Amino acid sequence: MQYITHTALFKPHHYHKTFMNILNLFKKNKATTTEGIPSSSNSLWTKIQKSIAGKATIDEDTLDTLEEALIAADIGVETTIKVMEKLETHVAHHKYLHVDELKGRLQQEIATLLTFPIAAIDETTLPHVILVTGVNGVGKTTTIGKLAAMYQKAGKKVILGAADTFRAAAIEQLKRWGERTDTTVITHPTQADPSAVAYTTIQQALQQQADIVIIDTAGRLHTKVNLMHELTKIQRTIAKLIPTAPHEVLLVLDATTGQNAMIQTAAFMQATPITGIVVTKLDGTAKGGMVIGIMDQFHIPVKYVGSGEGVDDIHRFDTQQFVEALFQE
Ligand SMILES: Nc1nc2c(ncn2[C@@H]2O[C@H](COP(=O)(O)OP(=O)(O)OP(=O)(O)O)[C@@H](O)[C@H]2O)c(=O)[nH]1
Ligand SMILES: [Mg+2]
Repeated sequence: MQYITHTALFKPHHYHKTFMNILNLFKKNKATTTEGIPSSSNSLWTKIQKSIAGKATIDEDTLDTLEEALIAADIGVETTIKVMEKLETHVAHHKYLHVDELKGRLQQEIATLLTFPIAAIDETTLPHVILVTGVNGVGKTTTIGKLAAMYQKAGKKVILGAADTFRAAAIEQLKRWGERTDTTVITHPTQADPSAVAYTTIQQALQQQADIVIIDTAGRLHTKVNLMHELTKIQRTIAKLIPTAPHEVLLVLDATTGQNAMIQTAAFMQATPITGIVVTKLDGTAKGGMVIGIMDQFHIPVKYVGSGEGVDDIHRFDTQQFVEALFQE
């Protein structure tokens, strides 16, 4: 076991920014921003407008075009059908829907699907344990670094557990984040049992009276049964020391994966009870629509969104802001 505190190097990457409208809304709370002028050319509404161009009203014939636009925006078939049914009822009754009214109705329908209560941390059961899961390369470790910084800034004592023992580089990466955020990182050697790392991390957190524990896990293919079982084992091991833990199981999804995110979510839910979703890389895609389908179909809140590789590029999901961005003109 080691306690590490050394500084990481910053690795800037430049992503093609196609979802500037969403990104900029989430970024507006940041102290400084180097982003350019927001472009609305890719908002969901802009796409819908294109598909219904020249029409002042929506009738039965144009509803199909609208349906296609929603599916193309990665909202998911089932959720699209749900939204469409509401609009169809209206059109059947009134014969048509004004385009202006369509915008308001869609916004309202989508906002309803995205409204979830998010429980606050129970201060009576500290340490609060967060297990972070997801497929390879979605941004788990980076998200943990960002969360560590966020909690640290809020005055919490944070401990990180490097339970991704699959590669030495993964342990090193978390150590660097630990350093950058001045957070203790608990490690075992490469190839050690991930559950053993989780166990030691919780033990240390109890001993050191930490407030927040965040456990990193190896990226795993949701189709590999053994790897998914390993996740269940990590969860059970944590519960041996703190029966109510993990208090949160966050599933990290890469926004650029679009519809595959649904399949991933379903598979991870079989292994562990997912309490919240983190959608990363919203800065690199126009596929933010998947957030709507995930929340609607799985009834799991999107808790955070990641909008870059920097330590501050994480934001609490805000329904109002998200819907505003989707419908920006
Ligand atoms: N643009 C952008 N890049 C991100 C974001 N989050 C993570 N990344 C980058 O995505 C890559 C993978 O991130 P990691 O945090 O290593 O992902 P991981 O899920 O831990 O990966 P494995 O442990 O290998 O499964 C890195 O280059 C990150 O810098 C984000 O919100 N936006
Ligand atoms: Mg990782």
